[in-house]
Amino acid sequence: MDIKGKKIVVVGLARTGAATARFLKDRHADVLVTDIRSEETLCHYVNELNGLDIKMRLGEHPAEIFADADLVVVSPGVCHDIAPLRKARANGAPVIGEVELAGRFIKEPIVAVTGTNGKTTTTTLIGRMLDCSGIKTYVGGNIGTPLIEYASGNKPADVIVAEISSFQLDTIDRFRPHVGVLLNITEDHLDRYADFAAYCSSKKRLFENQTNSDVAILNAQDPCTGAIAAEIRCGKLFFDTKAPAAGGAAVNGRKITCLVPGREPALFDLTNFSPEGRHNLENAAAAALAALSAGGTEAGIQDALDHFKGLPHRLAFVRSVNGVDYYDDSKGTNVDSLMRSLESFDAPVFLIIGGRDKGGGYSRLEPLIRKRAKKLFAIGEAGEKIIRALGACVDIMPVAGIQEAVANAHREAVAGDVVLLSPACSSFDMFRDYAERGEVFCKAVRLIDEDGK
Ligand code: UMA
Repeated sequence: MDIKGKKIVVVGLARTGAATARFLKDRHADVLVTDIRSEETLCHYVNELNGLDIKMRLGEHPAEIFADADLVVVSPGVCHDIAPLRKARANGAPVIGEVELAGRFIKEPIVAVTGTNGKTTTTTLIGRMLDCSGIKTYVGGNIGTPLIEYASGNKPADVIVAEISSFQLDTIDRFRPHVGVLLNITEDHLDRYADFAAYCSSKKRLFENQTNSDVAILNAQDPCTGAIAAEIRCGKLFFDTKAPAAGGAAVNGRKITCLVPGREPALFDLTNFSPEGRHNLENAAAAALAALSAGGTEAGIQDALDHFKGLPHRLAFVRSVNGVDYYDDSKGTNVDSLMRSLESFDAPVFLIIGGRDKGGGYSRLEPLIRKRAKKLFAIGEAGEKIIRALGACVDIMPVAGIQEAVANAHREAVAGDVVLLSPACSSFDMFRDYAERGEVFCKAVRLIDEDGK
């Protein structure tokens, strides 16, 4: 791709925009970055690009900067359909995302993981499985490190493992993963998509450029997968299938049987695999198929499974106080994720729920809440909507924040109960991100006085 001397507008100045601008400037493009936030708010990134001869238009996206652009590169947090981008397209400028740009410069095979839930866990696991197999691996994308940083070429790897969000898929064109993994699709991000069908269409794009030599890995139990699978041209492997006869992975208790064409059948033991919940066994099965498809060894994959302790803020055990177990699932940012977490407990649950609503429906939770929840503590902007949806089936107490929820749960819970933070909402109404929300919860739990109620 020819970049030298080209007028390129980068839209969004956070992690992705800053890394993209640096990458383009290194290749001698004429770079202009624009962001709707002010210079003051963005000072961290502005300082990072200081002295690199990169132009900036902050606080707005003025129409004139798109008028003569040769290319526009968009951050995932910027909706691909905003008016300035529509205008740029009308003027003839290609509008692509950072993942598309990175994909054009990455020569190594890419294993790309998408899905509503489990992306980060599965991406991390695949990276560890390949590492343990002696394959030099770079892990990036939506997990936190923009893929364009790899394209800068400082740390060469044999295989790239990329977590890819629907936002990133909205702005691909030729991006083609050698192995594409779709974990599941359930309602999420309906504040950004017109409807659920539009969100599914976005996820489906992971496979649109794959050819015969590539592999698609899909969830046999997911209701949305069937229609997508029918349209995929390359070899398909299903995980969580009952019969992996034609290729795939079956989960039986704590064992996974994998059949990948061209490889010996493989059996993995999950006795030492610590993450809780049925959904994590699915993630492990998908990861094993992806790692086998990318050249991972059986011994390396088993080693990674044996030593994987799970990731912070994903159904992570925090502490037991007087027989009450506290779990941090702050990354549970949608209804489906909360359902999977609740299903992991047989004990009665005091649930802390709420935050910024993402447009999904909470009434789907009713049967599970009736079965598993003792009481709900509702926080944040979505509190009232949650009370309207679930107030008739469970005792719900609105609280000002996480500390108040933890204090009340501690007062009311008895030995054998579980206190779970799994908000089913994003964190942006009260916190920087889900990690900060999880830290606040963990701190409140650590401060509980065992002797006081
Ligand atoms: N902005 C505009 N114009 C707009 C809208 C936004 O200028 O119309 C600006 C914002 O003011 C902001 C920037 O664009 O400064 C948005 O940047 P960004 O949100 O893309 O932030 P990054 O730091 O680049 O983070 C992005 C991903 N963020 C999102 O998808 C929202 C990160 O995923 C990802 O880790 C990172 O790139 C590296 O690839 C986060 C996420 O929440 C974790 N992802 C969603 C999820 O997992 O559910 C999809």
